[in-house]
Formats: sequence, C-alpha cells, structure tokens
Amino acid sequence: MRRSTSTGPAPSRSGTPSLVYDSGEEFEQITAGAYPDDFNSDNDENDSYESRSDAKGPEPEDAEIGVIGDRTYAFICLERIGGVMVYDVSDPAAPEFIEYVNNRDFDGDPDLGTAGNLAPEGLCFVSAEDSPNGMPLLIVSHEVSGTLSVYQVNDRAAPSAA
Ligand SMILES: [Ca+2]
Ligand SMILES: [Ca+2]
Ligand SMILES: [Ca+2]
Repeated sequence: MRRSTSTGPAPSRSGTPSLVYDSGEEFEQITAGAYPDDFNSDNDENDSYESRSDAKGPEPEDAEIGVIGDRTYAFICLERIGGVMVYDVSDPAAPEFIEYVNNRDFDGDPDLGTAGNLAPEGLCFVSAEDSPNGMPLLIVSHEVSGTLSVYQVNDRAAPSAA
C-alpha cells in the first residue's frame, strides 16, 4: 500500500486474500482539491509543493477501523501532506469517501512549532462505549510535531451543534 487504500477479506487458513477495492489516485485527487498550492507537500517543511510526488505521494501510513452504530468506517492517515481520510467501508466493495481532515497549518513554521500537527503516524479508534465522553474518538499521533490529536467522531445523522 503506497498511495491508495485497499479492502478485502482477511486471509484465512484455507484461502488467500482477494482484493475487492482499491482507491487508486483518489487520495491525491482529494488532497489536490483541498490544498492546490501544497499538493504532495513533505511533513517537515512548508512551501514544499510536489516534493513528495516522486516518492509515495501523500504516503498512507496507518489505517484503523471503527464501528459507529450500524456503519463501519476506515480512517487512513497520510504521513506527508498530513491529515486523515475517512471512508464508510460498510460495503467493502464500494467504500464511500466521507471527509478529509487536516489540522496542519501550511502558514506556520515547523521549526518553530507553529505549523500544527505534522506527520500522522499512528491511529487509535476509541468506541463510544469505551470513550470517557460517550462519543467515538480517533486519536492520532504525529511523528514530526510530536503531538497527539483527539478527534470526536460525530454521527453523520445527528451532527453536533458545535
Ligand atoms: Ca512512512
Ligand atoms: Ca511508520
Ligand atoms: Ca513515519
């Protein structure tokens, strides 16, 4: 897995995994749309447009699955440009893109610690029943900024007032 994410049944003793979906260039289409001036930036410097285009692009780094209500979601963090892709993978053969969130600051200075959260490395989903505030959470660790982000995952059917 380099630039895209794939879904398929888990390997079993009797069989081998088979690919049922691959996101192709969708991550790069989405990040290019969100950050046309910072597409395929690196994670330790700003104004680095396209610097990762020849080397893994956004670099999907970790993936986590979370069940909320009757839906199953996949969260995929992008180590270079930053942020997290959210897909509804309740139908593994037809994942639905939900949103892309990135709390990096492209106007800040990574060396001064003013560029937000850089280089998401690991993800941890906390289900509502295990969450201290009763809402599902996604915890994201960042390798370059040395920071943690905690996102509350709101139900799409009942968005929070905030
Ligand atoms: Ca990596
Ligand atoms: Ca890693
Ligand atoms: Ca890394």
